[in-house]
Amino acid sequence: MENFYQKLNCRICDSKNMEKVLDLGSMPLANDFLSKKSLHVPEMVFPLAINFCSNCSLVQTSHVVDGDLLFKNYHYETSASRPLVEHFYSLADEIAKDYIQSPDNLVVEIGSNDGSLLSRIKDRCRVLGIDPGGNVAEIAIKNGISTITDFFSTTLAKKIKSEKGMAKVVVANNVMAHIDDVRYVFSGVKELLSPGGRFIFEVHWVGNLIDEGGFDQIYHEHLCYYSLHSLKFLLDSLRMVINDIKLVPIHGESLRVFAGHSGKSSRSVIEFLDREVKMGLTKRDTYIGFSKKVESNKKKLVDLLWELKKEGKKIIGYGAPAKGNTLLNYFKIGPDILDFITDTTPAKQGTYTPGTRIPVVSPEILKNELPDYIFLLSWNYADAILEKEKGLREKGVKFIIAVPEVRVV
Ligand code: JHZ
Repeated sequence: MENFYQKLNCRICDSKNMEKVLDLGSMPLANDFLSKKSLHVPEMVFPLAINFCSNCSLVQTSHVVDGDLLFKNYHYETSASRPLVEHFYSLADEIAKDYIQSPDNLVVEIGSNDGSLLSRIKDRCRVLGIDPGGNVAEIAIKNGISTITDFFSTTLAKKIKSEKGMAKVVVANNVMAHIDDVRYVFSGVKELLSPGGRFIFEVHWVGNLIDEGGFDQIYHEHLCYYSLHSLKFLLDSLRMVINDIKLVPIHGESLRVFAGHSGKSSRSVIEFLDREVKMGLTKRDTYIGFSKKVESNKKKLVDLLWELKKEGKKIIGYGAPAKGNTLLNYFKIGPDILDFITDTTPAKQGTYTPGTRIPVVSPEILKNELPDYIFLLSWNYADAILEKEKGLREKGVKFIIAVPEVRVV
């Protein structure tokens, strides 16, 4: 592989029955924030298009970018988003209550980032994080979370098993979408999981993606956009069982899946599969309909922003999430519209957004410099952010939110 390659077969079922349903053209990497020094260097761009597999229903990217380029130096830190940390703490508490029976039990987290989730249970049981992002793994290690800086694989699973024993719980949140060879990685989890153990993972639900129009969740890091149908196909083929699921309100809506070696599927699983059929998630045309919605939202948002600019309004961005870079690049929203973007992640402050090159700064700036409008790129935390920033709204600043519909509040 040079820096990327084209995927011709489905990641789950290996079928060639894949059809393109959305094409976003060529894009830079969504988490590749630029330093001032690198602004003169031409950025790498990669094709970003979405295929639908009519055999197992997996929605997936057509091209794969080298994982080292994507993840080795990772700008995303879980702890920068308070609502996400609280979400993970509540899952950790649930794990401790329902699954941890002795301090000797092992909980392994794939994609453990800065260790936020494991930090909550590290005093109750043995914990081990795995993350290829050297910079974020370093934060976890500093905070006392034993972490392996690597990609998870079946080989690594065998090594952990021989050194530490099998895991009572394997957790993997917002990471199963990042994997190209999904069968190999899920097999690794099967290898590591103890006979009565639970594999608990969260993935952004493709039903939310198409229903709410949050197309910006599409970027090179996200290779798979899962429905429960596609996940069931995958786990069935590995002789694992989806025992239960929950739809959780994070990143729009995510599926929290509880899987194991055996047992039955709950009523929620059966009912959810039925809901997906009714929504058309197993049909190609549903995704074509979604791509039309993206275009109409684009027009509404860009027209609004330019209208405000013509009126001389000052607009800034709030939050520099990876997804924001898909939206900014595809909608061609640059520094001519947004003066700057604030973000709570220390590693993003002082950088520029990939492709559009808008300066990213600390939210502290808002103490001295008030815009007329704030475009909320981190729309998934809208409720928490509107509450946190009610002082700004009292001073007359308005928020523009683009998902699920363009609105000003
Ligand atoms: P957030 C991440 O995507 C990356 P992103 C990853 N690839 C993935 O799979 C998805 O999550 C699911 C900032 N912020 O969580 C912090 C504020 O500035 O929506 C973050 O930079 N102020 C693993 O990057 C960004 O917004 C605030 O008050 O799209 C949010 O990023 C809050 C709450 C956040 O994920």
